[in-house]
Amino acid sequence: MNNRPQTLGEFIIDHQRDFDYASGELSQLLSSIRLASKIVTREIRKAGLTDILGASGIENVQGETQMKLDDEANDIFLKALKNRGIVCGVASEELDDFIVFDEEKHSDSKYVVLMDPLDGSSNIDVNVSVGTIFSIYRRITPAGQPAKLEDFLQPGKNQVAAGYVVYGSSTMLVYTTGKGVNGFTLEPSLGTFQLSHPNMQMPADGKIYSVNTGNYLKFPQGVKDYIDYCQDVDAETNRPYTGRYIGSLVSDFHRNLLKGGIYFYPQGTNAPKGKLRLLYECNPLAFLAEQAGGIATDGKHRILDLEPTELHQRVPFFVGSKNMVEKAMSYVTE
Ligand code: AHM
Ligand code: MG
Repeated sequence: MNNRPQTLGEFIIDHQRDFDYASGELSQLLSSIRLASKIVTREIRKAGLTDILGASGIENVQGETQMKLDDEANDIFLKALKNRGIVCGVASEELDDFIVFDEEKHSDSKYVVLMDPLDGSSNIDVNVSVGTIFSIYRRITPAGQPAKLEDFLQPGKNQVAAGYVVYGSSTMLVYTTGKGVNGFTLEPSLGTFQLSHPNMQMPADGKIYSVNTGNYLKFPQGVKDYIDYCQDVDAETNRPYTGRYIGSLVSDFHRNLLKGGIYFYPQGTNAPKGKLRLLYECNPLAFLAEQAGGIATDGKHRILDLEPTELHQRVPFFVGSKNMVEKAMSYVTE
């Protein structure tokens, strides 16, 4: 009999004991995320057919227009996380402030979740891949009380799990609990995620650089110099690097994870602190990158060491293959 691929549910149970606090709670939390990502997949797959395309007319806390599907994905994840008594609070890129779950069943909840429910949502109307990013911490205030801001403002190195879902030509869920990175592809007819990418490793080298070169003139000189280097002919292979920028962070990161590459969103005169959010985007992807052998930095410090000061904090972000990020830093930090 042929072995069939392990399902995400089976994998989570099998690896429950790898986790320091092997109580099964984290497994249940991951199951909530798995369920929500299936529902979001269903909504995204019919995006062109229903009334959910286009802007909702509402602005989020950063003054950006939300797409209807942003709201919807946010709602779907919140409900799934609230349904079980594992999570005591959630912070989301789409919400001004964090939400506290304070029903009876949450009285002993030990985890907080930070998420970008639908990243790259400006791509929805043109049928380009989008993603969900999530980051999980144990609360640091005592259980039995409402979650507090300090539970959310923890450095990325405290994450107990993180991952993303990419809604691409197929839906994939990729996550880590600090014991490597594994990727699962949604089998649409069965509705189950199956282990398709075990023990993912980011190649140490690559040829792909991903950056919005439309901002070139606004970047610091070191970043411009590194882009010039990428566009120059490589002396050894006699060919330049290749540029790939989807403008959908999860998709750009996912491609670079598989093929080797660097993604960067630096500070610039248009975005003095960069654009991406430390808590919802950079920390979880940094955790995954490091677990797969890559590097993530703000240009000076390891992303996972940064002490957050506010929920929606932005930081410059350089992430990807080890040798490529090190090369970039040799220009950027000069
Ligand atoms: P969002 O969270 O509002 O979707 O913004 C994040 C997105 C990333 O997915 C993407 O890499 C980046 O913004 C693209 O920004 P730009 O269009 O400035 O290059
Ligand atoms: Mg985002």
